[in-house]
Amino acid sequence: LPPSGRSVGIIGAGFSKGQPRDGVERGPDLIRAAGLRDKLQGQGCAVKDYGNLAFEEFANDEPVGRVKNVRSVGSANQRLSEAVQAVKRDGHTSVMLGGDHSLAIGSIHGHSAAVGELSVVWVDAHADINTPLTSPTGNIHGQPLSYVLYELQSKIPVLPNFSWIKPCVSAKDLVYIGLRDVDPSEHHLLKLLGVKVFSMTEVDQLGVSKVMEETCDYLSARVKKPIHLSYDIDAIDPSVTPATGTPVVGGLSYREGVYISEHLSQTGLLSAVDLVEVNPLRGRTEQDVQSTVHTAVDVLLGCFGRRREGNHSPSHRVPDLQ
Ligand code: B3U
Ligand code: MN
Ligand code: MN
Repeated sequence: LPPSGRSVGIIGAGFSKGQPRDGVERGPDLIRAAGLRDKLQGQGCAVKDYGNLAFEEFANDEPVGRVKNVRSVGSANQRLSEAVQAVKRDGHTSVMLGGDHSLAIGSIHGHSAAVGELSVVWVDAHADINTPLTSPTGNIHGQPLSYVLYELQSKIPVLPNFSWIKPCVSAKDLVYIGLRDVDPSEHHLLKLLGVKVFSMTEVDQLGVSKVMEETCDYLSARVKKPIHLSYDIDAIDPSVTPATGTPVVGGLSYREGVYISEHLSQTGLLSAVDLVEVNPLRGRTEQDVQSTVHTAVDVLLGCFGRRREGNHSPSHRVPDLQ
C-alpha cells in the first residue's frame, strides 16, 4: 500500500427520490469531475472507482401513508447495501457519493453487514431520524436513522421493498454534529434515546476541536468500532455550500467542516464515508456550485489523510535540497 496506507473504493449513487428536488442525482459525477480520484492518489491513496449504480424504476410508486417513493428508495438502498459490502470485502474504505441522504440506509446496512458493529458520526443540519409516522414531509431523506437504529425498530411499519433492512446501529454508538433544524418529534426521540448531540450551539461553545475530541472519547469509551461517517453537505454554512436542497443558516465554516474529517481520519477507524446532498440545480450561480463541490472534495480529502500543512511521506527526498 502507499505510505498513507489507505485504499478507497468509490461508489456513485445518483439517487434523488428520498426528497423532491431534481439535481442531486448529479452529485457523484460533479464530485468526480472536480478531481477526487487524482487528488486522493496525489496524497498517497490507492483508489478504485466502482462507477455509478443503476437504480430500478417503479411506475406506480404511490405514497404509503405519508411516505413518498417507498419502493424506489427501498430498492435503491438494497443495491447500495450490496455495493458497499463488495467494496468492504475488497478491503477498501467505502466512499458513497450521493445522491440524497436516504442512501445512508443502504450504506450503513452494507457497511455493518460487512464489518459488524459500527460507530456512526452524522454531520448534518438535520437529525434525519423521523419515523415514517412522525415525518412532517414524507421525504425519506429525513428518516434514514429511524430504519437502522435497533431502538426504533418497533416504530417502523411494514413498507414495500424495505423488508431486507435489518437494524444494525445502537443509539449509544451515534453522534451528531452540526444540528440546527430539528423537528419537535425528532427532538423528542433524541432525548428519549439519549443520543449524543453536538448541535451548532455546542460547536460555538466548545469549538470544533473539543467537539471532535469529545466525539471520539465518547465513541471509543467502550470498544473501538469502525466508524461510519455520514456527511450531509448542508451541515456546512450555505455561504460556503449553497448548492444543496435544504440549506439552513448558521452552519459550520469551511474550516470546521474540514477539521471534522481530518480529525476522524487520524483515528484510523474510518471505514465508510457518505457525502450526500450536493445539488447543482440549487446553486444560483456557477460559483455557488463550484464552491459546494470543491468543499465536498476537500471534506473527502480530509478523510484520507490530507493535511493543510502539506503531505509528504517520511522517506520523501527533495532532490534540489540534497
Ligand atoms: N426534518 C424534515 C426536513 C429535512 C430533513 N432533512 C432535510 N430536510 N434535508 C424532514 O423532512 O424530515
Ligand atoms: Mn441529511
Ligand atoms: Mn441535512
